[in-house]
Amino acid sequence: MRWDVFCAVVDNYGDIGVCWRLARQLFAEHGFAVRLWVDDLASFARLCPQLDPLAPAQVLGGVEVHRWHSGFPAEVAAADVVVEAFACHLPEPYVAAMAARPLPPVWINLEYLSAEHWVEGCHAMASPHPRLPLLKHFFFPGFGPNSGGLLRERDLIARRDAFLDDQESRGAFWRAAGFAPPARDAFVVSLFGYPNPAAGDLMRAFAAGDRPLVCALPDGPLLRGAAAFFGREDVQAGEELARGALVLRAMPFVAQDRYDELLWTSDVNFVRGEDSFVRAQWAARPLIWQIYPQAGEAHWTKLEAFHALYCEGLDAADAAVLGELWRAWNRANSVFDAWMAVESRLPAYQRHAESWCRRLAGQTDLASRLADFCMNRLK
Ligand code: TRH
Repeated sequence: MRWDVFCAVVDNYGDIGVCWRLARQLFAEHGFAVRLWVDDLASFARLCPQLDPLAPAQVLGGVEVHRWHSGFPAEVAAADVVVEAFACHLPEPYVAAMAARPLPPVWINLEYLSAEHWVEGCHAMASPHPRLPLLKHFFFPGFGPNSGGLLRERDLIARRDAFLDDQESRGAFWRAAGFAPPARDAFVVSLFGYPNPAAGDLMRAFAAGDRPLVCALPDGPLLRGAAAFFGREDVQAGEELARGALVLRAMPFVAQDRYDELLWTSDVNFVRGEDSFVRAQWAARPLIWQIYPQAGEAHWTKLEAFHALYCEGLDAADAAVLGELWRAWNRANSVFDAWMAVESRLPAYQRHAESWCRRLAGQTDLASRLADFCMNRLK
């Protein structure tokens, strides 16, 4: 069965991060022939350094990667399944090719992830094309059995556990990033986020703790914001800055698979957007989520919906304290007290992160649900 996945990079890395993960999994675990059409290969290359951003077509991880640009070739035949990620508009000649097939393809719009209640009601709904004999299905990722599920490779949890059991692999991760492995007694926090005026305040809280804290902050605008706390205008990847209990490590932006290792090896993960947010849940560590800000403040409802769902089974006071830090970090308010309060309750958050991860891992993953959904429609 042939699949085409179309990805328009709106900004940052989440759109391509999700599409690349899905495309690889559809090939590797389900045996489909997958073409991935991407309009921004430069962003893609940051996640996947083997990619040649100038090549119009190349094969990576078993997936045919094509540069998608205006003037889409009319001769490209439509696949059996067409995935339009995050409502990106398919090229007109391609839509015409879809309609020209004797049996129309299964057309999927892969939506953004949300924990809101309405998601399960809208998942898998169909909408006919206004002119052509085509039907588009809305596929909503989600946390429950009646949604589209979450991306998770078959061997992910086993790979995570093997990595954590192997001191050599953990050391190799840090050395490849340009650092020595952190001292045994150091507490490690990974900090991936959007530019945030509260970054300095978070550094202040980290520096004020009573045990050594290594903060691994990937290269990007947030790193430059945090540098100001050390009286620096800029920091280069590979540099280390220290103050009080805090050592800030300016991490290089690593390949997508290596980023999982950073999440696994850290004690707490600050994540953002969609893909790093999901990966942090598979890491089974306490997480602080900076949500992608949306027009009209719509993201607050999504943040609260996830907080409510995630905290089921967590003590109410612990849930409230965690929520305060999430809100403060997203509002760019002072986070000093909120971090201190969370830090004093970390064992409870760690236990909860493990049980949350187990609960999610007991469900079928997104690629398998999507494959089943499409196969059933093609029968
Ligand atoms: O980059 P993000 O903010 O992405 C997005 C986009 O902004 C998108 O438009 C928006 O709609 C969506 O979020 C919700 O955050 P995200 O989703 O976490 O994607 C980051 C990707 O980058 C993820 O696949 C992990 C990867 N990554 C690496 O590969 N190496 C790294 O060093 C780091 C820090 C991240």
